Amino acid sequence: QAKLTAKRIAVVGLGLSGLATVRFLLSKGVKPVLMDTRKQPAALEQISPEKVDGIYLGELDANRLAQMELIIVSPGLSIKHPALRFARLQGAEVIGDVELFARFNTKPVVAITGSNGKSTVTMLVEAMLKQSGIAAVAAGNIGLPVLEAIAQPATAVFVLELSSFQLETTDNLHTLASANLNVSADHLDRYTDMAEYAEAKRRIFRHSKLAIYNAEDALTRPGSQQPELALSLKLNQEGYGIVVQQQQPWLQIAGEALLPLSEMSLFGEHNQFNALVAAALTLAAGGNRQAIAETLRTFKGLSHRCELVAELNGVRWVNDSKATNIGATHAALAGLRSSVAGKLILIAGGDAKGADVTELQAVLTQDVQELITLGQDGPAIAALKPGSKTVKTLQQAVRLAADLAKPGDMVLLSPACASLDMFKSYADRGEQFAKAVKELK
Ligand code: UMA
Ligand code: ADP
Repeated sequence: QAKLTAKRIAVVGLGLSGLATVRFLLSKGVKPVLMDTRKQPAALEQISPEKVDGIYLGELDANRLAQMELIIVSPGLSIKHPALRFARLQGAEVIGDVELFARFNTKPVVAITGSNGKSTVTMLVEAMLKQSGIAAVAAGNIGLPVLEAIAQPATAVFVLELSSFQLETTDNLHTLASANLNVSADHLDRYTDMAEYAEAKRRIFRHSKLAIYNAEDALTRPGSQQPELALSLKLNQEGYGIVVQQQQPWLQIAGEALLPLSEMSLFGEHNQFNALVAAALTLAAGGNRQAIAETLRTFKGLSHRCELVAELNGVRWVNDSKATNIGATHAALAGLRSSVAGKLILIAGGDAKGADVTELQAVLTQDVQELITLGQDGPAIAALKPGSKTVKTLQQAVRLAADLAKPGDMVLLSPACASLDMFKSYADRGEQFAKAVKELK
């Protein structure tokens, strides 16, 4: 059993993961110092000040941090923050909650990263393992903090969704298998360039028995020594991919056809790829083929990911609010375009997080007939397509789309941007979209 030898320990960032970290430390008899740059961090009310060694809010105090031996920092804060840099130079160890989890966890782990598809694959693997009779728990970036999940005694396998921010501060996570789905422009407000972002994701393979990556995306390559599995829809040597059987395309897993693509509940090529990755991870964690097939037939997609929220007068309204970067919007358009008889009306825009929005130009020209934009980077996206309209609110966007739409059309909210310039979260944005659509009636 691991021990915490450091005496002076700080938790920086008091959100969901920070709260779980504080509780975990308290359970180990440690009284941490707490800090957050916000005046009103989310978890503040749930922490009793007398149980900890001080709570400091507002700008981080570099000198106080420099007195620490161990600093557990939220993935929401950059480790390049000058106060954290200074503390490191003075000898403090800076880690994240996933690293602390890794040092104490005794259960098998499979882990998933990538710019897009992480949550879908994580939920698929959790469902496939449960269907196989294995008590799997999904945690990490998906929402359940790893240090909250660690306390659940009945868990047989952890399925961890990991962001690049979590991976940056993690060194000792051992996994049965790790997957990196894709690397496309995201979070460039926190990374110097794509190479630095890709390097953070690659850390998922450091202590992995099997490295699963995207054969068509060089930035996902492990570059380490363990056994590898390169996946794409093209059949590979290990027998993963798509094969034709009885004149139909089938998903093939580890050398045997598993089920016809037409029986999969999720649509789009990106989800066929997600299914291959999820199957490989599930097999690595001891799941079985029958459970994998059953899950792929019945899995209900997650909310806010290409979710049909209404069909009104022959117009389909689709909420893809979780498309918070350009790659996700590309995937949504690629997956949906063949199913739209009429026009595709796209609502996009928000905070592009420093991405180069001109990468959207080709799909906006080919796949989108009407473009409505909103948010901070809405005008920059609108400038890519003549005749686009820019509005101030999502409600206005929905009403304008309703005026433009005819039976057979689809209205798709797939912003290619984060929501935080106008909404509490991507979920809030998706819910407001669904509400505005319901109010049209
Ligand atoms: N913040 C400050 N000052 C601080 C700490 C945080 O201003 O001192 C701000 C930052 O803008 C930050 C935001 O608060 O982005 C949230 O930080 P937090 O510490 O309150 O976050 P948590 O509630 O602990 O949530 C974190 C993950 N958030 C981030 O990585 C930004 C959650 O991922 C994760 O579900 C949760 O831990 C449990 O593990 C969310 C996310 O948006 C879903 N992830 C990004 C993404 O998917 O793109 C990476
Ligand atoms: P993440 O957790 O990485 O944000 P999600 O599973 O929540 O990923 O999906 C987010 C969006 O990314 C979805 O709306 C979907 O359109 C798109 N997407 C899902 N899987 C993939 C994939 N394998 N490649 C590209 N885009 C994808």
